[in-house]
Amino acid sequence: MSDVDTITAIATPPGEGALAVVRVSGRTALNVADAVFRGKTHLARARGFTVHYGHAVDSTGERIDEVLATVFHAPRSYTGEDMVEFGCHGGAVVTAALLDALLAAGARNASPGEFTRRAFLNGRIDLSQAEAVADLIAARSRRAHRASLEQLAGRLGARVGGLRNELVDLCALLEIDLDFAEEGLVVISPADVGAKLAAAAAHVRSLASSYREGRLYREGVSVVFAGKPNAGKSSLFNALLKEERAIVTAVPGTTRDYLEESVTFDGLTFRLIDTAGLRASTDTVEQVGIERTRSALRLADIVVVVEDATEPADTERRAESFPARAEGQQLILARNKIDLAGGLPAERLREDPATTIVHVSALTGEGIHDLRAALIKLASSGGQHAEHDVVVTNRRHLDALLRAAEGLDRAHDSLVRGATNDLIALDLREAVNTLAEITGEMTSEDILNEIFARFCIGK
Ligand SMILES: Nc1nc2c(ncn2[C@@H]2O[C@H](COP(=O)(O)OP(=O)(O)OP(=O)(O)O)[C@@H](O)[C@H]2O)c(=O)[nH]1
Ligand SMILES: [Mg+2]
Repeated sequence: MSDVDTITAIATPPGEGALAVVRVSGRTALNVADAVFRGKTHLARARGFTVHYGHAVDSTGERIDEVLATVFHAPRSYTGEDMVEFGCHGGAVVTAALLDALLAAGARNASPGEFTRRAFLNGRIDLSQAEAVADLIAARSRRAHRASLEQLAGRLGARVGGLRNELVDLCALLEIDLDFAEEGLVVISPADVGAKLAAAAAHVRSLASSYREGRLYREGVSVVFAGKPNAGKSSLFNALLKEERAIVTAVPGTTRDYLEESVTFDGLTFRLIDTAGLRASTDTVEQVGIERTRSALRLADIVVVVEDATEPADTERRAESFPARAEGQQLILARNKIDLAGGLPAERLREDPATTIVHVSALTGEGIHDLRAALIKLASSGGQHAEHDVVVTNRRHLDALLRAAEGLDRAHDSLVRGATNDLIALDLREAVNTLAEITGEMTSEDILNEIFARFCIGK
């Protein structure tokens, strides 16, 4: 596979649609396109950003479809190469025939993500932006969409790039200082170096800490309903989904298996998970269900503890429901069935004053709005953290940031131990290179292959 071949692919999803797009990119793209295009002008002579009406024909000259050809000249195209995008009628036969004609004219099939890979290789976008393209396509919620759009605009790349430049400058100062040391001159004091290293490490860690928020945008916020049998977990789950998804009966122990459904509130995706009620059971199926509940509880972003408000608050039982609250996990206590209880006041969870309490009735719908508002509030602010201006959504970026922070810490340690400047600079360079992995200045072929293999063909 060569990066100079002219490539082609159908860029729109398979199936029937009003329109579809087949694109060609590469040094010979305009000539390849001309071989299948019959119109008033030759595309090779057309100006960039112009659209031309005509027909596409196969190698025997037979008409395939009416098309509109959009011409792009290097470097002002998505890939940075000469490109033509054919808009044709959507449909499997038309697009396949057009693709075949372009292949016969000398293009080859593009591999997944190859157009975006070229955009990266030609310096149109950095690697974090290329990855944002995949995220943007995959985004399922408005906030995931916004986070990837910002990454696509290059905000993460710019932030990381700026940080990297500062560290490169510091490296240079350390090396110059080494040269002057023999003459007894000081270019930068150890205290200044220390301050700069600490500030950079803090900056990197603050970027890394946005990942939790980013992950919530990407994967959705997991919300687990837990509590005693018959408290109304399934009823609340259904009420939030606005459909009778889970079976509800008056028999305690109705829900035995883990049930998951996604829903979007205020642009955020929530993965609602209904579970089996927690109680000592001798029933094998229910025991397995309860085990699943416990593991779902460990992984939840938000736990909604459902209590029957007609029963006295049972702090003992509550403690039992959360053997260990995972780090960063949020808690909502939903006092359900207030239609029967007349909204009995709930005492606060003794072991956790930060718990949000809502009074609801799954039956009448009273308070469901408050529950939804509580979910949105906890999810979007993480309870206490402020929203980050740049959000890291990608695992690979997080790993690089954490490694860079460690490198900076090592450099700082060396400094404190009184190491020579060249040793400090060594750790510093490593951190700089790790940051460069994010934007792709220092990324191995293997990693590139892995990243672009996740793209769809035609992107
Ligand atoms: N009056 C009233 N009844 C409710 C309310 N919510 C649930 N119920 C009733 O309580 C019973 C149990 O509801 P479920 O939603 O199945 O409870 P659950 O917590 O999922 O129970 P298990 O799956 O057995 O653990 C059913 O008969 C529901 O109709 C409510 O707000 N008011
Ligand atoms: Mg249930």
